[in-house]
Amino acid sequence: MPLANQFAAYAAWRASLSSGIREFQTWLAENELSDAQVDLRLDQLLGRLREDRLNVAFVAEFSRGKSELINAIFLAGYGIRLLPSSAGRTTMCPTELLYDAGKPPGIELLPIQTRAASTGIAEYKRHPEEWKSICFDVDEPDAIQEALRQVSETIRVESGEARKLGFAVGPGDMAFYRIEGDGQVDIPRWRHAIINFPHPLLKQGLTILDTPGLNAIGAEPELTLSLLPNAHAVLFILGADTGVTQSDMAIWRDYICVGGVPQRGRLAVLNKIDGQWDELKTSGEIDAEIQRQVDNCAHLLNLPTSQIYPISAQKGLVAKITGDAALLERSRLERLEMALSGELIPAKREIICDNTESEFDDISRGVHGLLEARLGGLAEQLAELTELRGKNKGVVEYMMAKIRAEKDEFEAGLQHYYAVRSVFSTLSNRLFSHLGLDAIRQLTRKTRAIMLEAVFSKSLSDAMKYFFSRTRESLTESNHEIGEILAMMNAVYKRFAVEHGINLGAPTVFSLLRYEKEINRLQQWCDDHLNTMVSLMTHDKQNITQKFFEEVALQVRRAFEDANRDADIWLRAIMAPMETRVREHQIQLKRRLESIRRIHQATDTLEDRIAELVSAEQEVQGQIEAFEAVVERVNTLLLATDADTEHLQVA
Ligand SMILES: Nc1nc2c(ncn2[C@@H]2O[C@H](COP(=O)(O)OP(=O)(O)OP(=O)(O)O)[C@@H](O)[C@H]2O)c(=O)[nH]1
Ligand SMILES: [Mg+2]
Repeated sequence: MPLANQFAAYAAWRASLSSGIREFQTWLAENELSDAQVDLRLDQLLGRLREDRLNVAFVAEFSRGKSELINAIFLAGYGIRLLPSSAGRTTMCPTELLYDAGKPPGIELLPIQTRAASTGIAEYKRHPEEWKSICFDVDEPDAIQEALRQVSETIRVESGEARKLGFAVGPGDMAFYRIEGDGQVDIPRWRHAIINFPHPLLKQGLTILDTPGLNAIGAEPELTLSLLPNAHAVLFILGADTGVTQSDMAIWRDYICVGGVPQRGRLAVLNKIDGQWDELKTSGEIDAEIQRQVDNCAHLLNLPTSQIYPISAQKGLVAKITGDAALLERSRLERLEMALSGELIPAKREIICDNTESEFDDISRGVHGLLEARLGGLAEQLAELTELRGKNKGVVEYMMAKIRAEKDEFEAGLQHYYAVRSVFSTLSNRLFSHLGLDAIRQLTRKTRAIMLEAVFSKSLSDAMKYFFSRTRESLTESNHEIGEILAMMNAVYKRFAVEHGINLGAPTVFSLLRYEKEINRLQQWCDDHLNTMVSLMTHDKQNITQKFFEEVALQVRRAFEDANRDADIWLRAIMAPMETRVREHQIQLKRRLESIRRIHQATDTLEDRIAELVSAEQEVQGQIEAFEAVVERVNTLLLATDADTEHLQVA
């Protein structure tokens, strides 16, 4: 299936999953089985599904054909070459293509001068006024093309200024940024570009990242720290005209195959195979020549040959625009598209399923427990009343006293429950005092101050070490608190089962392991980059280190924000079912007492009451069946294979 269709099927699957969950939510509300907590958790689940994005990045040395490949795979439908692609350096700044319905279609550009401040792109994204924005009409491809030309713009600045902005300036042809006769240097005009337009795939949550060659990636920590590692697929592109050069290898090693292990979703492409289409050669000879190049790439990148995709982006684009099927076939573009969707979509679905499944399961188990408890309560009442058949008033009084005693006992037991709630909130507060964002902000401020005063690079790296060790301590302490909360809740759940027959199962476990891993990754990144910087950059070391630190600190803060959110959800998830069930139990006891009382006072006849209970029992039974059907629909979608959902693409 071509990429566009696969993607549409995936988007449709996600939409059905959302609507299944919404149906579940509505059903709960209609049946009065929902409460604020459950509703909130379902809203969060739906929010995550909606915001979910798929990121694809294109990384390579300049002029390997990244932009042309994006045009060919994603943008051929516009009938022209949308992204600028030309000989020499073309894309001068990292460019994201996405769709944000909250903004008009257009391009937003962050001036290169913002690099002087130690503020990352992520932070600038929160300040739209810092960006220049150009709107365009989406029905006019020429206008879009014209606006997108901005990504190639350069400006001429003094060499000192270029250096200050982090460009490796030098004399002569070998330098990336060459000092001209007048002592000036041409540098990119923009630091980052965001293109917003309602392309069908972008609308469904795809984000495409086009990067410039020339170590532009290394200059923006956010790219290497978060955009590339978080990309679901990264396409690394080589040119058949240039072969594998030293700088290609450096990019591969530093940004894609980090640590020598290729991750999932990393694809290597050998572009420009049309250079081999020599009319004087047979197609067999041409294929053999291409294969020889593929083998060579595979050898150098240490990948199986099947993982190198030889293509011609340019001919692929032309073929799609002119509708030339034979040329498209020859460009071998579709095989790459297939591999891309094969890597991308199943992996992404797995992540979504993992995240949704456990949360949904937890919520639905809670509701199921509640329904079962209701049913159990009715059965108990029914048994009680049936036993009263043919009995005298004395027995009814005895039964009433028994239920009253049970109710009193339960209410006395509630003291314990209130005590638990208060301990629980103390423990939660303790957890957030370690995990809270205030602590991280303070630590960042303190570390920044130390770094500003640092004279030696050793003091710089000591400050960062301190930062990470404190961060890790916070997580360790938080984990300890989580352990305490879990142990307490375990005991409470057990006690509730024994004393009141309220079976809550086991409380959901929670761990901060993934955040510990994230911190380790960030520290590793810092160590690696600090070392290279200390050895490479003689000038302005402190300033640059500082800038990198800002980025890392920002990522750490994000990890803590996420950890906070997860901890909050978890705390609700373990406390809420108990609250619901206690309330339910109280209501049931009240009802039982009330119904016996009415019989005692002869307001109701026993048989009427029994009949009422039987019909109530049937109603709950019906609810359980309906509930199971709604849950089943969501579960079927969660367990569906790609093949199961192919038909969904109609949506
Ligand atoms: N013959 C041939 N030329 C191609 C192919 N793909 C791209 N090119 C050419 O290679 C040049 C560079 O292509 P771009 O798409 O600008 O390359 P890039 O990797 O985006 O380069 P930067 O933006 O500078 O980093 C352009 O002149 C393209 O026309 C191809 O498949 N075959
Ligand atoms: Mg480009």
